Amino acid sequence: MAKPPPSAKTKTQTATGPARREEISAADEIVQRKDAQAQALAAAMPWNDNKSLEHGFAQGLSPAKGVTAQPESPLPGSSTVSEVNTSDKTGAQAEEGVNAVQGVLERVRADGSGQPLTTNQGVAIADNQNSLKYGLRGPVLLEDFILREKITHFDHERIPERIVHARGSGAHGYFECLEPLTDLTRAAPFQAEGKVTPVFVRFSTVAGERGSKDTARDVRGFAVKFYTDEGNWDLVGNNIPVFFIQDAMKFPDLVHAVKPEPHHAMPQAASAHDTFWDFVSLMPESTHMLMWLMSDRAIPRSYATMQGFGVHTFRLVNAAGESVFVKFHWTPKAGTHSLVWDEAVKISGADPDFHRRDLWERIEAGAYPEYELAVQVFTEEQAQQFSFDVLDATKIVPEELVPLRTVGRLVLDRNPDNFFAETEQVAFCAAHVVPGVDFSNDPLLAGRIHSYVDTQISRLGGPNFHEIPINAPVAPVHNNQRDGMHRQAIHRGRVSYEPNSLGGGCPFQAGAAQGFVSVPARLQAEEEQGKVRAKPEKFADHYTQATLFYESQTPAEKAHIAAAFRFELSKVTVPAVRARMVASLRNVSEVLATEVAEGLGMEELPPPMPRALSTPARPEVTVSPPLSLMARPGDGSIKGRRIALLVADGVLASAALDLQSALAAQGAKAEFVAPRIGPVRGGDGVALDASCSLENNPGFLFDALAVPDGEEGVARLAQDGHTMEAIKDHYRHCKAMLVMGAARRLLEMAGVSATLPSGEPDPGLLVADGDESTDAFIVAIGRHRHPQRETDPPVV
Ligand code: HDE
Repeated sequence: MAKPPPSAKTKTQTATGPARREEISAADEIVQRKDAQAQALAAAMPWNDNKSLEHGFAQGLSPAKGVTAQPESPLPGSSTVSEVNTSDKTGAQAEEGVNAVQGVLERVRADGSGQPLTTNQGVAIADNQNSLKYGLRGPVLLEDFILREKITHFDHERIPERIVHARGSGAHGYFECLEPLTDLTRAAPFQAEGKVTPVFVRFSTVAGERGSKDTARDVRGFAVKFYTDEGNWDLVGNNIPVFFIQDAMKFPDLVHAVKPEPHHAMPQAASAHDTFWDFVSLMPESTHMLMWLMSDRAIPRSYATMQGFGVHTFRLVNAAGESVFVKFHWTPKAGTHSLVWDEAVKISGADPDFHRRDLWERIEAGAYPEYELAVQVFTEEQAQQFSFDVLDATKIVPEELVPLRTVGRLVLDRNPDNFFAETEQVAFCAAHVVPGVDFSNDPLLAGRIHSYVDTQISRLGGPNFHEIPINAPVAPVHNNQRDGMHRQAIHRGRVSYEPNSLGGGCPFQAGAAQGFVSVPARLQAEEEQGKVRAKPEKFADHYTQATLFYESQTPAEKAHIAAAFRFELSKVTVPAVRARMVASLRNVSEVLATEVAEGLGMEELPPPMPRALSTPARPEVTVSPPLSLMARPGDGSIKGRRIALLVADGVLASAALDLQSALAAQGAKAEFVAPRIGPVRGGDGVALDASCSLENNPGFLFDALAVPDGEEGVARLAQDGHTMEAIKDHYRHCKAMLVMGAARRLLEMAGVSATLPSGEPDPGLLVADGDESTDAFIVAIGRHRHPQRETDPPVV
């Protein structure tokens, strides 16, 4: 093949220089200018001024800012002088100091409305119905790149699910600082009253797989990604303030024990099985966590009605480098409300997406979930006086010891555009902290600092997961990390190391004034400073706070804890494991242990489990009322609640419509539920439209139930067995009910008494003749539940 003649363009752009002076073009001059400026930039740094500052403890606490030199123009930092030649693809030259990979999600939000279908290469697709065949009845051709691209992409649509917390739902929102904390921390979100920081939050269960039910008895993840202007801060917490274990070394064991058993992969999303109870009964440090897990905290009504906790002790660090210990608490404005077990079990069948749907619908309806952020702040000296160790994640700091200080609020006001791109691909990491927040020496936290990045690398396919839009910070990202799978950023220039003089020293080391500096946190006692695999003494107190939790519950909550232990342990097939657990519970409360043993048909209590610490320190408090779910009833509002208005042809439809508008005016979603969906003809000549049927939306999916008056309609409802089930479930689950006029007959048919077992009137069960009881009904719904009517076993 003949060699093509060199084009004029190729000749004049030769960087090594042309043979004859007159051939020097404008482009050559740029190359020479770039070279000269690069040389001047390098020469401006005759040596590394900072080298002598890298040594010694004091320097380590206050690293110097990197040395930089100003280039004469952007030229020496460019990769190529040809960057001046722009196109529709390359766009203009890079804006100095800007990394286009970070920033608002708008730049990647795709909208196909009004657009033709294309391949991933942007080629318009003429026919999306048929593969390419040789003749109408002939074979499909390998040449069909459109079919192959579509199917290949489909084949790879799934990514590995999270090892734990696989099942989750997320939302965007914002954090607003209510009280500046500048005296305690330099963390960006807390620097000024009213300062707003964007966030993405993901709630999750722990044990179940990605498609598992939402209402399993489980811990809920409460992970918040703050996109601060000084980088991303992830507060990856749970809805329970303590954890099962004290050291990361035991995490894989814990997770293997609670996950479906490996031989038959059962049970899904449940701790009620042999391996879990075998493990935890041999790990008495998990007892405190078990008390919370067996309480109604583990079956929240909604993500909007549960607390969140940072769990570990962290540090806040101010601009002077002074640090204090801190515990983080999220408290829902709507109050802490949970399901009851029978309800949770039924919901998991009728609507496995119960919490996901609830979160989505609240946000779509403008009933934005809102939480207050409070901190418990204490010094290292205070911590040393506590009867427990603040580095032990199985312990709380009681509010009586260190009160909560509210510093901000979190509002979730926007659903994601795309579940996979945002909620599935979001990558939280306990190691993502910003200047002003630091770690304590909690050994569980240390393991987490390692684990999260590691797991994202396999889950999201490489080290560049921080460039996935949902994970990218809004703060600038500049460093010398390069390449790797799926790299998005196109780095300009030839410098990818530091120190450098060819890039004017940039990106430069930020130094103590701007950059992250770890708190030295030196251990006090010298003998503690050798390498050792052991725990501090106070970690051995496994029961004091389990007892504190139990004794701080209301009678109804205590009864639920006993019932939960009974249920879970009744699913354990090995009597020795049941006995071991009851033996452990004797160290928490003899009453609880006895109730559980009776519930399991154990004729004798096993001897108490020997304690690891025979004489634990005296606790500062023995009862802490804020540990009860009832302590935070919320603002009494019924926003976001779902209420069933049972109707059938012949009811007084006008009363039902009035009730619906009164409830809607309070922010609740009241829906007409009839034997079948569609039009309902009221006995008063008014028509309704039932959006739900008793079959597709069974009663237990609602927070409250009302049945309007109207003989004919009530007679129709009475013929449908689902009506009785709905009434019984509402009664058994202690929810508010309103029956009007003729509908009171349904209560008798369902065997429901209008008085409590004590003989007093039931405040949650309203029997009315007209619409005068609407206000009382709203108050009763706002109380969420009326546990006074509860008995074990249930009478209805
Ligand atoms: Fe996690 N945890 N964890 N964890 N965790 C994960 O990270 C881990 C722990 C928590 O919505 C994983 O991205 C270790 C405590 C939440 O995406 C993994 C230890 C607390 C989420 C991991 C713990 C949590 C995770 C799995 C013991 C409460 C979901 C997928 C040392 C403070 C975040 C992933 C989301 C997720 C490791 C203990 C909370 C494997 C090793 C304690 C809310 O990295």
